[in-house]
Amino acid sequence: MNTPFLTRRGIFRLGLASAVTAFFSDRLLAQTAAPSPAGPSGPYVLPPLPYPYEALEPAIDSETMHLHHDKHHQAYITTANKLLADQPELAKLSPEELLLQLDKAPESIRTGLRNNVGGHVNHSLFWLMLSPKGGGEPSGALAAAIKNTFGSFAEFQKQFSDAALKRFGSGWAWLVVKDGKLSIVSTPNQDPPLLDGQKALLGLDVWEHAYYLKYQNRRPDYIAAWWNIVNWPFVEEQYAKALA
Ligand code: MN3
Repeated sequence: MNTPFLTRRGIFRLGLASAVTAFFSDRLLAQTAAPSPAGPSGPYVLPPLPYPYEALEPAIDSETMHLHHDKHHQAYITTANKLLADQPELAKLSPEELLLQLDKAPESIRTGLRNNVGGHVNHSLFWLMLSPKGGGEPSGALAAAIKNTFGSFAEFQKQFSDAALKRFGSGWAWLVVKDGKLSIVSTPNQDPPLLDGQKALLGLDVWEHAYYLKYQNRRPDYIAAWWNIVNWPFVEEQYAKALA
């Protein structure tokens, strides 16, 4: 097979001018496609999704998962790594430890670290909180605690959905545990519950980037569909760890 632009016959067929144009536009494309000036490669790296991009359909579509994981989550990591490039001591900490010691960071980068390391921590959990085999209800100790705290699973679901719906602008709804007690909270931006001393058991990302391609402004529909992909066994594990 001839490679169309580089054989003499190919050049004849296309005409020299268009072959030259094609050659240069290929080079231009190659330049645009090259990764932007490589940021630092650590300390954080993007964890791979634990399932294929399309696995959560129809609740969350494949294109949204590509953008959300490969672009948004990656952007939090890239920015955090840049902020930590000349902070070797902070870079040694786990992202959770760093968030709890933000006062050790220079003031000029504190907000950036809170947003971007928070974004990394929240999204790393979010992917694990979802499963193509998800949905239904929790069992065991968590099921009992939910019933104890909220009266029933249905009432818990209603209050959680309400928190997600009423979060104004960008943020999250969470089921958290603190001192052995469950509660539903919502946080703005990428603030993780650990900033308030709470352990996140289940979180719902209600930033528009999480749902807008498929649901546009219909956040209630996204929330309703999301319940079908909740990875309850993972949430139960988180609860057991929190109590241990
Ligand atoms: Mn998100």
